[in-house]
Amino acid sequence: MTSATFPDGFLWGAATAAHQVEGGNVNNDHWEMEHAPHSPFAAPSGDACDSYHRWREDMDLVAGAGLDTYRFSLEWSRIEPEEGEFSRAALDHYRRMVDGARERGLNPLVTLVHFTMPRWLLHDGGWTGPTTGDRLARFVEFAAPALADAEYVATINEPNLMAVQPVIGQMARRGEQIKGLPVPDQDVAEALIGLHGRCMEVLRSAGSPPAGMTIVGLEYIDEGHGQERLEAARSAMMDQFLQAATGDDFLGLQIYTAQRFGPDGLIAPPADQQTLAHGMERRPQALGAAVSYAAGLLPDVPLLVTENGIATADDDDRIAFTDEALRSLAAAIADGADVRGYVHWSLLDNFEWMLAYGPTFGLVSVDRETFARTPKPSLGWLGEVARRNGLA
Ligand code: IFM
Repeated sequence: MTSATFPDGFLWGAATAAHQVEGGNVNNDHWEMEHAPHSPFAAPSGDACDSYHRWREDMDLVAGAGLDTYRFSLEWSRIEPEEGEFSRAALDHYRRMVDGARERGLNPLVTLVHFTMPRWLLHDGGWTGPTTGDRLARFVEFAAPALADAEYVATINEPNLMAVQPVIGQMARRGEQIKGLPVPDQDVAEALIGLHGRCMEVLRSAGSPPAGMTIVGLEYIDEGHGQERLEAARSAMMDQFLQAATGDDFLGLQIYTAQRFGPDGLIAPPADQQTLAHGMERRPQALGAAVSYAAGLLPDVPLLVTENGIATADDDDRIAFTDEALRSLAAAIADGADVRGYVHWSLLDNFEWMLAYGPTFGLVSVDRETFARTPKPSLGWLGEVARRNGLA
């Protein structure tokens, strides 16, 4: 195996998101969906990892391992619990997190919206509502001063996946087989791209740190006569979002897997491939492939890998997966992709949405009763990679 090195100043980090780790986010749409009759969630988020109180411990783990970047998100429903009623105390919590990261030598990468919205918005328009842009802009205006010392601000997490979710819901209701990610709902995609634009306007006028969105990136593979369907799917899932990122300060890419296409569209991963959470194919080299594709379409916008990882109970396999993924990333950079950092998903074994606490993406395990954190060998391994700024 050849060694792999990364550019000087390359950032190395780990990520979380508010609803997946904080616990007690009783006032957002997901809490409501988790508790609805016949909820598709395997279990409610509950106390999650209690990171609302234990964030210092979390950041100590990141810094102690030798990483230099921590990605976390704001929880809108805490900051604006009722429409137009803002909590300075809640915003101060996140301001303390930004300061706490800096005190530990960590670059804070803060996401404004990571999937969740306040309940009041769920019941009055949701992401596609006619006044959601104005409401989001007002929230961002309130929150922006607390993020002045962040290294990067991400607007909306995975808008392309958010636009796929309603399609998956419809397919599930019709009892259709879901073989991979279907094409996003175009109205939702356009609404979310518009919301990203509103966030960027407010952030820019607030003099924010570099800002951009984070999208799901995939490797697209033609299994034979699948090129036409592949291109249509990739255009809807990636190209339109890459175009929307033109002129942004950065684009975050979150890459886990590949999608395979034949003449009839998506085909399920080969049986001999291990499939991961959500039926994803284990495909570490998707990281380099998707980064190269994005860099080709968006050569003037710096890229950050804001998520990459694997849900596995076998931590040796997490290391093997990440090693191979990073080698493919180093090759993409050597080929000319302007990538400024790598942030692993996830710091903690946390709440994996509908799959609840089943899949474990973490570099650190969390006792579900005591919340005690136990670093896995992969955390130390990634810290070593960061210190070396490369792979041996
Ligand atoms: O847990 C999620 C995260 O919230 C968004 N990106 C993918 C991760 C793993 O499924």
